[in-house]
Amino acid sequence: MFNKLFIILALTTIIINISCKKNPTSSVNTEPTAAFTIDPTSGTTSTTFTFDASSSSDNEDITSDLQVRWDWEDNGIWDTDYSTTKTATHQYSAVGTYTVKLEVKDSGGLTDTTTKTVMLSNTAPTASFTIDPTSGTTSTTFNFDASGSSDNEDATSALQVRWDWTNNGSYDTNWSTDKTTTHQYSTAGTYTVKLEVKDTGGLINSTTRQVNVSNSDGDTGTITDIDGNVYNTIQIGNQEWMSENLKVTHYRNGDAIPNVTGNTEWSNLSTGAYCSYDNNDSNIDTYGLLYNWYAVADSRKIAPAGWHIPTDAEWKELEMYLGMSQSEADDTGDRGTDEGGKLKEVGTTHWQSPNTGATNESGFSALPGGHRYYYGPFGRVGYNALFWSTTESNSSSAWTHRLYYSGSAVGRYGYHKLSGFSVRCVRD
Ligand SMILES: [Ca+2]
Ligand SMILES: [Ca+2]
Ligand SMILES: [Ca+2]
Ligand SMILES: [Ca+2]
Repeated sequence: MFNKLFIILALTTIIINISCKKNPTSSVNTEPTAAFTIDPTSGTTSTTFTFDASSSSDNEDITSDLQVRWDWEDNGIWDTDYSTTKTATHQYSAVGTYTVKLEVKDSGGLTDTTTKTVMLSNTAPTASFTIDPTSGTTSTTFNFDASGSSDNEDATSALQVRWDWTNNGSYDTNWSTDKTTTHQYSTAGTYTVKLEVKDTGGLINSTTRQVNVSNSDGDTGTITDIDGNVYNTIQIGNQEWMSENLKVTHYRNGDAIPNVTGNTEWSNLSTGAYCSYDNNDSNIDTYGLLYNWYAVADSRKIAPAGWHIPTDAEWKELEMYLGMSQSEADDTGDRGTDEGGKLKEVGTTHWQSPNTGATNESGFSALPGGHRYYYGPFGRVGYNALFWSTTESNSSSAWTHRLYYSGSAVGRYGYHKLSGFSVRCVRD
């Protein structure tokens, strides 16, 4: 009896002791504390933001047992389910400032929320365009297409573009969302084209490309030499030629080219010199000057800047454009059929009759300026047009191309370097 009573008493004491020790702490759950970081805190629509709630805490639960969920723009609609994973990533599709909301829940169901802001700024568009074709002539309509331009925030169709055809700092079109346009250049040259692209936020980007424009056949122009003489020019195939004979009296650096009149002095030269036909300056306006080959080959250059005296091959290119075959062009003596006629001025104002086959179809307008023999005398004005090339035919001679009053072929002859001949220049 005593034993039974003692056991009951002892058990009761143990139970009371256990409940008295446990009750004060386990009965009150407290809510967690929500906290998070954003990395980075600002960016663009290309930025992937990382959100980390692992600094959240709770008095009763360890952090890893806490659940979190996110509302990326605090619009009251949770964008993730509850998860014990504390990190999440998000990318925004539009520029702006967003409030991000985090909710944390402990194992007892208590929650806490907190917010932070993240800023997305606009980025500049990327300008890009194509030119079709990338080279052409003054007759070519060039197509420009900026539809390869892009922007992170805007659709390409919303981007505005404008064009500067010569990159001279002055835009030649108004802003437009139309990405394609056309342009034609009225003069030959290499042009830098600039495209500027603007997004709806006003940010701008630009890029450039080059377009090569050459003259189209028959285009005319002018070129001025260092003395101020102005020459007409003519496009023939891919070459632009002077359509008048050179009459410059200075090298490109300003050094005078000696005017040598005496026959003995002329025949003893080993450097550049010029003269007028018959030493009569009234011939200069029509026929230009006669130069020896040393003037033609001088490194100080007698051609205007951007131009040069043609090589033998460049003369052949002209002749082949007008109809000669390569083998004819490579031959010596009189070659071809009517190519010389296409180069000669028509009529008998300057050429002696019959001026055979002269059509001047090319616009080259060759005149019979005659020549000076290497030993000094003049001859054949009205009968011959003789033009230098820079190409030597042997150590004492160079290739010349000759037109003749009684034929329509073109002669190719190696003549003494001390001869005085006409000079035509071709654009570099
Ligand atoms: Ca808690
Ligand atoms: Ca939301
Ligand atoms: Ca943008
Ligand atoms: Ca412009």
